[in-house]
Amino acid sequence: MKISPYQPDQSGMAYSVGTTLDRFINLKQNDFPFASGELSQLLRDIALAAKIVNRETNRAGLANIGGAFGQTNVQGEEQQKLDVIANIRFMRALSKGGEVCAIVSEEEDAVIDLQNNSGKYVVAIDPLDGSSNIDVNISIGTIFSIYRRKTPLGQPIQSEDIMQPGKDQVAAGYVLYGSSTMLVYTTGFGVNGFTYENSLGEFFLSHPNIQAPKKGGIYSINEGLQNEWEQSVKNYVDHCKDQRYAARYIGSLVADFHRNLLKGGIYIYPATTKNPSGKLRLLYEANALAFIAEQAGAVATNGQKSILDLSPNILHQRTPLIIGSERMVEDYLKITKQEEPSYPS
Ligand code: FBP
Repeated sequence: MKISPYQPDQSGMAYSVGTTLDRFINLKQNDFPFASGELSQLLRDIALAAKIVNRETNRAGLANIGGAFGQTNVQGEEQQKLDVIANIRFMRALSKGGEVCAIVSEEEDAVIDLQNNSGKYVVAIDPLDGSSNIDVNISIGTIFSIYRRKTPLGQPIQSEDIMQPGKDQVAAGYVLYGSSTMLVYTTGFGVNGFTYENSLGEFFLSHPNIQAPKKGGIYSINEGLQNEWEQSVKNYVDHCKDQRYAARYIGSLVADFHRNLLKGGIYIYPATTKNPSGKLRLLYEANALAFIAEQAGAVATNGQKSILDLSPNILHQRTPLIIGSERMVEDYLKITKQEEPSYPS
């Protein structure tokens, strides 16, 4: 009887491409000797909600869940039906698990206190990012940040549990509902991407240890708002054109960020005359992507400071966001401060 020893993949990594998300979370939990498993379960809860939202987005056109919901959210934005559905799905998943004491959501005016004082974690979430693209079948996403509460377990939540700077995140990630659906996240030990296999209902590791190229050839900004920019931003965009960078702007932050993270590029949503503090929200858009960017060797700034060092004052606080390949963000900062870029045109 011929016996041939199994040849596992030669990567030598404890986990390799094709590892399920569940198995990966278990393996990674071993990195934390005192882990209680709650963060792992929270990540699983988020992945489950993402699978449900993925199903809803895939069949939106058939299930009459496209279009406006008929209400506006605290940002004054018209809520799309899928915004509301995604918000409900994530709220349910986050409240069921028992690990979470409070939620901050783009679709909720106030902090959602889950009345669960034994919950260790606070989650800030943009349930559906890129709402303007929902009805036209363009990639959209979900963005989430996870913090450990500051106040002792057992006590009611306080504002200090919510108003935490990005550098205090214990985990962050996004889901991209695109040509394929991906979940990309970090717990502060690198960035890994998982692709959803619809037929098996599983996320599988497809992009281990993502590293952003230090320099890229793509710039992403809504040039339709050029008349609302400061001259320094116009100077940087002119520099991009001099460098013959490719202009790519989907109008879904998660999709633009993901492309630039993998290929190398810079995404810019600056202050504008309409939004002097920028458009994007610090707690549930900028902080998560900044944590991922920095874990992948990229950079995120508001033009003055690292996004992760910003202290939130209000719940739906906005911030300018300049995020992407290190050398490109460096040049953005130099040019907007009227200094010579590292590789002049
Ligand atoms: P929401 O859809 O979650 O409100 O996100 C904001 C957003 O749609 C980002 O995804 C995108 O990058 C940006 O706004 C697009 O803004 P604009 O249409 O002004 O360029």
